[in-house]
Amino acid sequence: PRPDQKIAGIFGALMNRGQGKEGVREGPNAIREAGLFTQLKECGIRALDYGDVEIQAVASDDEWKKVKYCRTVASGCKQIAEKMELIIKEHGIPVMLGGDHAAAIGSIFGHASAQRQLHPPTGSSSSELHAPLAVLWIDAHGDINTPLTTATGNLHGCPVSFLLHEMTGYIPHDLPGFDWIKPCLTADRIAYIGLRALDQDEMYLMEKLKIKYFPMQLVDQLGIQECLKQALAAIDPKGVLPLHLSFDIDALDPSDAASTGTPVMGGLTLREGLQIAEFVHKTGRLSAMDLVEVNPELGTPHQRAKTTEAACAIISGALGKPRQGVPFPPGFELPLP
Ligand code: 5AB
Ligand code: MN
Ligand code: MN
Ligand code: MN
Repeated sequence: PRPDQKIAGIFGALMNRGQGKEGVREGPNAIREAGLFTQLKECGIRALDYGDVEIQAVASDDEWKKVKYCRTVASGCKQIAEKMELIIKEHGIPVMLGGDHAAAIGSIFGHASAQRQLHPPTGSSSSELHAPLAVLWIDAHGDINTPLTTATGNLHGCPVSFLLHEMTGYIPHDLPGFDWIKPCLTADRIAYIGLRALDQDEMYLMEKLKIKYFPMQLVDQLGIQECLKQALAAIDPKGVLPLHLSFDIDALDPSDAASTGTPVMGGLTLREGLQIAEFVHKTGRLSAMDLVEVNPELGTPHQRAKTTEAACAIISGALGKPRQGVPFPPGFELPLP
């Protein structure tokens, strides 16, 4: 391992109350069991296992209008945010294994708080709003429903709405448990790739907030490399910001990742997913990542194996694993006869 290399701080977020399927809390262990740490070590990528964040069930967590388990999700996200801050303070790159995508409220909030402490605002009003980071959200879904627009009541379809300043006016102030969650991003600091299942209200918000998004038809038309170039140029025009990669495994096509709660046909190939990971690695600015929505209780054993393998490959690619094989260290020599 190179001494200058940051250490990946990998932890499980056992969040499963942002949607209805229990098995997603087994995601982190399934990804570990698929050999994530061995794979990283083989490539000389340093990684530490920071264990799991357990989500404590909050008693009498009744629905708020349609929204399910808001107190439990919010308190879990608080712990996740603290874990993110800890890992960044220890000079690591946090890698959150989900768990459902509601956990990203915590991971991005925590990442933004840590960056703010590292780079305090300079005092101008725009620097107050702008946490010094940019987010690449890879997903079949927009995840920008509000507590009032969600048709399912599942908070894993809402995380982005809590994170954007522009959404402030749409978020009810009395959502139980959520008082500590403050927006930390502006809409020009997030871009999406892989979308193919936006709800109507989400489509409206994407247009209204002028969010840069690359749905599947644009991936087909432009190619994934061009989408990545344009996405990064939009959210980080100077190429200087720490990047948060939030990767929902359901962005991939169900042929590569069927073991997930809300699969949608017509998704990214594993190879496109790997190009995303490798592109972000190449910037040298990956500062935190989420790999969420792996549910090993769904699908056949074969589908489960493919899904967890895909998750490992994407994480490894983002952390610098070269796809062609195992790298050799500087000064490496073959044994002579
Ligand atoms: B995921 C839906 N838009 O709000 C909703 O998996 C699906 O984190 C959300 O992307 C999917 O429930 C959330 C219908
Ligand atoms: Mn999704
Ligand atoms: Mn998602
Ligand atoms: Mn999903």
